[in-house]
Amino acid sequence: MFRLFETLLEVDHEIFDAIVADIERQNLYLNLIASENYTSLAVLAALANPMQNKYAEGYPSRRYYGGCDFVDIAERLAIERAKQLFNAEHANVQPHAGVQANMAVYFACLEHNDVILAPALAHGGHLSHGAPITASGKFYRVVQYGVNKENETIDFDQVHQLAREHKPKLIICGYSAYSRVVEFDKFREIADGVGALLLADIAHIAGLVAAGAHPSPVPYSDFVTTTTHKTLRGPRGALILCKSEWAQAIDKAVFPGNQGGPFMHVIAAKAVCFKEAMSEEFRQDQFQTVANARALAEELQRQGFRIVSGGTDNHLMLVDLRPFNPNLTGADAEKLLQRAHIIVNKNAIPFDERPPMKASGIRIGTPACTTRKMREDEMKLIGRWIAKVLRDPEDETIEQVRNEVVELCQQFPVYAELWETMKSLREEAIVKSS
Ligand code: DSN
Repeated sequence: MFRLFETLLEVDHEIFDAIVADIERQNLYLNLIASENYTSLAVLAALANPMQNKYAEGYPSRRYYGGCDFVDIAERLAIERAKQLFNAEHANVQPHAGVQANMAVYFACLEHNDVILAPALAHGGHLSHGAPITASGKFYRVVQYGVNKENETIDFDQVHQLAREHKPKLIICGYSAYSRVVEFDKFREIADGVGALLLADIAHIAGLVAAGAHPSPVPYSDFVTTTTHKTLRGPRGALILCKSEWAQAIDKAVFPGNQGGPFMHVIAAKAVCFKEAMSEEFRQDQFQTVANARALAEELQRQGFRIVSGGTDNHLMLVDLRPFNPNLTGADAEKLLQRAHIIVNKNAIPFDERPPMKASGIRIGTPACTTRKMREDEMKLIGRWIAKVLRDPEDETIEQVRNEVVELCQQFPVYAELWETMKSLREEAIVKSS
């Protein structure tokens, strides 16, 4: 694999340098973005493979092009492993991204202007769950539910009432910024009561589900969608699982409905990811991700922050900054923390009075730090550093925290050998050319 980078350096040193710089960034910053992770070298190697050259519209043994024998092997492995990992009846491994996976489900089971009951973006949902500015919001009539004000968990009374009132054809559950267990069984009950189909979008929690660290939606849902690069730690892409009765409709909705040629190198990498996700190490990492999130949330609470809903059951938490400092916006907190090499994202909290680009909260996740093998002790340190920077955002404090963050990051390196090799290759090239 390292030889590939040697070739890249020979051809394009500007891109080579940008990649080295980003590996350095990934090493020397604490990545607390809840939707990011560090994939394995095996996945990266599969992504860099010549199957990327192959056009393979269709499905294994039913392609529109010749020469698909070996990409068929990769896709069959990916499909079988995905089914095994999640105990699902059917898997489609071709969606390029989460939005495409959700759109394919809509194409498979809805007509234009059908009603969807979906989580509101401002309460933890995703753009592709029918936000007005997206295709899903333009093609379908979307009714939105949220969390209740008292305990900031899903308001099942509201879901029930909206379902009875609007008779949706599809109900969506699954979130981008929700820290509590999703009760798929309750959604199924509500869906059954009004004859609706159920889609669980588990993009964020798929790794937890695969490992048994979160209940599985598969027994309760007609469709399950997920990306493959968040807690699942695979290549950038997505996956659809469904009951056998929907298999044909889903496959048709992905291709030719929504996509052309599948990315066969990414599908090979998805197969690797699913294999890794069946390992004991992956299972332990997912439980540790949850334990780390809990430890970090507790430390932040000790430091005076309010955690939305009072805590976390999964890999992320939403931090309400207002009790800590009513004048501090999520946008400002994100910028200050980045100066200390701590990466989070601003995030609206439920019932936020600030606009989304300012927001009153930040979203924090532990998947990436856990992949680096950080544990509860490191989470406590991180919680204290976040509080220190946001309490006293002076240059001196930020610099002090940044030095400590960098020191910690150096104890938990990522892609260490690759980074060292690439740096040496670059130095050698500079020496040769001088
Ligand atoms: N952008 C992803 C996230 O950060 O949650 C969702 O697609």
